[in-house]
Amino acid sequence: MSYQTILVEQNKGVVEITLNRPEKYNALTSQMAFDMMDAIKKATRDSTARAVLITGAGRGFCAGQDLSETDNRDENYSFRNHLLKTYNPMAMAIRQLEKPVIVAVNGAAAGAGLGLALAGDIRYASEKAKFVPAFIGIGLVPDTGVSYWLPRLIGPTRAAEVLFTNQHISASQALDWGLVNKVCEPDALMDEVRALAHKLAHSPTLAIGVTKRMLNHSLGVSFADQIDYEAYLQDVTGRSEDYSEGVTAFQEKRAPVFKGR
Ligand code: T3D
Repeated sequence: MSYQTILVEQNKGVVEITLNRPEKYNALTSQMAFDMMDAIKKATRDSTARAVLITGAGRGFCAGQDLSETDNRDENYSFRNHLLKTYNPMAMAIRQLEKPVIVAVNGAAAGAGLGLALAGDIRYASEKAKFVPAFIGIGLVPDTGVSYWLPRLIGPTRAAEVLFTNQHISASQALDWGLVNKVCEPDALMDEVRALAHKLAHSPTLAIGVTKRMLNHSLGVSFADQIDYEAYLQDVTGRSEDYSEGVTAFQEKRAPVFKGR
């Protein structure tokens, strides 16, 4: 399947999605959001797709809304409707995909592009990456989940300063603050991310997907609700082939072969 704004390749269980508008720092258009949603939908349905990797072509990761496409908007343009049709469902599709999503932040992640990066489960950043709110810089408020994730990841006090002042967060600062899992040399980024993606794609991916569902659930509930939910979901993974294989392999003192079911 070929798309207008992204490249999608699948290799040994890993779906690699590359935002592909490098001349615009991979700035987002409605078409890019639709392409992303289609690719995520296909990854959801394809049982051979067991991990997803998202990165950007060229120097930028994603500069957020393409500001060169805003000229033809008239006074009836609805920012809300635009977000409800494009970046909101794109971010939601990533959160609801019950497969690990790793983001390789190769360069600037700004505005809704920051929201896209934060929607993933694990982030590795190039030393050249930067994390830029951008919204306040053009007189907007955060969207695409940025006001949800930033206070949770870096704390509400830092999030307020970052968002109010449009602070550009360097890769090393992002690591210190827990915004990314790892910072890599630019030339090593894709090798490191692909190694992680392949490792995850050969792990018990059913249990990883259910863990993701559990982590999503934990963000809005009490401790009592969460441990109840854990017990409920253990009944799902406890009946999986991977669980039988994991226990058998342990007893036979061999490496398990997980199939994600
Ligand atoms: O409906 C709605 O519109 C609401 C939705 C809102 C969602 C949003 O995402 S709002 C936020 C929109 N994004 C921005 O405001 C970011 C603007 N860009 C920047 O702040 C900086 O460019 C970056 C921090 C992303 C990167 O800085 P730097 O110094 O590394 O690169 P640069 O030189 O500024 O940009 C490189 C090129 O990318 C440049 O093109 P050129 O001059 O080489 O031909 C620049 O124009 C282009 N570019 C960067 N951001 C965008 C962009 N082109 C179109 N749209 C962009 N957002």
